[in-house]
Amino acid sequence: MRILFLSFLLLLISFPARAQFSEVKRVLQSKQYNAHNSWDTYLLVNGNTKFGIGSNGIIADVYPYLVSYDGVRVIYSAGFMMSGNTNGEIWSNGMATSKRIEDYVSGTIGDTSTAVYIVKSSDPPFGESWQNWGEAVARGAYFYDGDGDGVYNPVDLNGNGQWDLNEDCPDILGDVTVWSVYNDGVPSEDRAFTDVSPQGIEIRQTVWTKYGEDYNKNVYYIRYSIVNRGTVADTLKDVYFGLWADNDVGYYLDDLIGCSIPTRSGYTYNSGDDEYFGGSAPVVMTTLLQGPYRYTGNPDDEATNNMGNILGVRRISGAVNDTMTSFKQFFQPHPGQSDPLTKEQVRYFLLGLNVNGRLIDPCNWVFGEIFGENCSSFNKHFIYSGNPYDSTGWINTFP
Ligand SMILES: [Ca+2]
Ligand SMILES: [Ca+2]
Ligand SMILES: [Ca+2]
Ligand SMILES: [Ca+2]
Repeated sequence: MRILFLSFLLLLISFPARAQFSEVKRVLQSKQYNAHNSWDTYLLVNGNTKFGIGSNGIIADVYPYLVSYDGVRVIYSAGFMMSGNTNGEIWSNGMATSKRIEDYVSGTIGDTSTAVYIVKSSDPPFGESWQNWGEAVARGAYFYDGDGDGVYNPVDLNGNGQWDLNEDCPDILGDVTVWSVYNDGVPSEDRAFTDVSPQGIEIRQTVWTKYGEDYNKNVYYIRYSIVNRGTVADTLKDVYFGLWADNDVGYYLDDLIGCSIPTRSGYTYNSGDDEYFGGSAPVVMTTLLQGPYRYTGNPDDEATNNMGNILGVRRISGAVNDTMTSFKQFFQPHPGQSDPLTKEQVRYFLLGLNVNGRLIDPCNWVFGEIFGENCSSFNKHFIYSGNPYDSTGWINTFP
């Protein structure tokens, strides 16, 4: 079984976050941004796959790009949904274009210019891409401060043409690293949920891919650094963040989905042969590799924040990394699991509930079946947590 990492019908992996189409293709502007070869979209290529990303948090549904495997579309659109509580009032927002939810704009709060910043492992040290990274740093990107002066100044101090440990360098995470920042600045009247206003949230997004080893093939990583800029409230409470995806494995009406609780993954696969891929359709999988940290008050706990090979692993004592808390399927015609039409329904979904705020009943769910176990024994926050490979547990059986 070939596995394509990342992330249907719809699939939503949720976890708590710290404050810190329908048929019509959406068309994003794809214009050259500035003299430094920055654009507002970028296409990563690795193995059999192409992976289109936008500077504003949209994956795949990004003109002129998409996400494909052997030239066939496998992700229609992907992004995220988020919900929290500010001063006692629920808010929900996200980037989920096939649900017509688009609440984020490129840039920081107050500087909504549009750009993606790209640095490659093959770029010459201290060259153009390393210098351009300074613009990303000015907008919140990480960097390695080799000379320890607190400023990003990538200079070849000893003139040897190579990067040395006491010299600054960009936050290079893969063979190609793509950075952008966006914020929830879309005004209320232009939103799917007009009763939600901007919350002062900035998301610093890093997408990267690595080459060389087989296990890196077709794998793409996304890091969301979610920041409360404090323009609305000092604390955004009870925030949940969900990785949202509308995957289409080739022909879109014969796809099934599932989740794996131990590996914190959601995935989409084909029911039998696919019209385009035949009997060798890929699986599209999204895995939560590292959740945000949450303080517990227990000094024995320790959370980790893996910042990559250059910046290293940060350890936070008295905290734990949050993990996947639910997995959801939703689709238009269904009364309980339909598309979210209100901010409350988005929040319900992020909590693993249906549109009425109730848990799904695996014993009365016609789109799946349970093999070899009692239907009442399942965690109802994780739909289709069984194993379709050997047909055990709770499995999606109706495409
Ligand atoms: Ca789909
Ligand atoms: Ca420095
Ligand atoms: Ca040097
Ligand atoms: Ca299919």
